[in-house]
Amino acid sequence: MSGREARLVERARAAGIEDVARRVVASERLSLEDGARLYATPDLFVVAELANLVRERLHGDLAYFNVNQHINYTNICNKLCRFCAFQRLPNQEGAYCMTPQEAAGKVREQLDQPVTEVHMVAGIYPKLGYDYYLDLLRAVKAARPRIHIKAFTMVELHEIARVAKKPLAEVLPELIEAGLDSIPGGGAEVFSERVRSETYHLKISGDEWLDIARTVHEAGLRSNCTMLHGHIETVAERLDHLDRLRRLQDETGGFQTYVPLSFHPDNSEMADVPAPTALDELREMALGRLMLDNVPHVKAYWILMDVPVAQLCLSFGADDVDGTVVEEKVYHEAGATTPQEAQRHELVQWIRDAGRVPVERDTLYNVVWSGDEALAPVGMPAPVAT
Ligand code: V47
Repeated sequence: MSGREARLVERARAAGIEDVARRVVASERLSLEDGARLYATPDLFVVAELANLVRERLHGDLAYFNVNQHINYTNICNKLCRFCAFQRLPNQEGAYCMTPQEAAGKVREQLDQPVTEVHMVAGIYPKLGYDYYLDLLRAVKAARPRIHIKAFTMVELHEIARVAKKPLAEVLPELIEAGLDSIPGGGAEVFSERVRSETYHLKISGDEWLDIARTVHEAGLRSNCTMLHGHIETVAERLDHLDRLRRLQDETGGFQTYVPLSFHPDNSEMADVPAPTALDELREMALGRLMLDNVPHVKAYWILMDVPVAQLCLSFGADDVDGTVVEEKVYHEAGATTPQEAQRHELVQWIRDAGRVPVERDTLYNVVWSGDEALAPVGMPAPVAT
């Protein structure tokens, strides 16, 4: 055990979690009971240091970002999730659905920017046929052939297979052929049936989300995974969610990145539920890093927390801050106060100011540009992907 690790174990002893700290230092898997004690201990900074130890073993001082663009192709949705402020009914004011060409137009607007990823997710609009989804992928790929398309949550994939009238395993190769490259992590919420029945009962169940993720990974696609925290779920339900992600990851290895999503209540049917605090967000980040010992990356999605909190997260287990985003709607409809987009140089500066070394990655964590002076000169421009 290094001196730093021994001092950490000593501090953990004072916080009553010495045995948990010893397991982290020994790279042993934490139990759900260990997780419950990490949620309960008042010494958040010991939890942070444990998560930071794991983070630095995996990634050293590096912190990843990407130059990406979000496109939410429709806000029309039939799932009526009570936490969501983004959804609209078809005839409701503000409802929209982009044609594939309109979505491609959004991509063309950014051709002068070094965007490497389009992150494309939306509501579930049952009027959209299978061809719409294929045309959407083809149109975006045609607008920018080298772009990586990370699109369609497990919930959307469930809908696409429904309208295609085919099993998802048969649909995925066709989506890949049309341009799909990987799958984002959204739509998982909290797997608890209790929470689902009270809050998003029309959405696929936790078991279905996990089955779809398994099929996605078996098709050779990488995905991310998420947990929506800070609403009506209990600590035990959060730990069960993390454990189910961890068990699927043991099977498939297909999750690249875990993204904790803190609940934003504004303009939703749950506006009376208080939003999680920055301290809640920091603890959740650390717990994600510590429990998901088999997921390589943990992301502090800067859009949903204040930028300083995202910076702090880089010392609470996170090694990624997401990207430039360009046009964020889901969290800004729900009261997010961050800007809707960031410039590449701002992400680099935020990471440097947090004491980390910025690395621009593509969606699959290939290095596009490194701020590590040993590897690349500071300020070296990123290549433009077209
Ligand atoms: O699926 C919706 C959640 C998700 C609210 O994979 C809300 O890299 C909090 O999944 N308060 C979309 N959460 C965002 C998402 C995501 C974001 C960034 C990166 C990645 C990735 C994925 O946001 C939804 C839902 O789970 N959500 N409304 C709300 N009011």
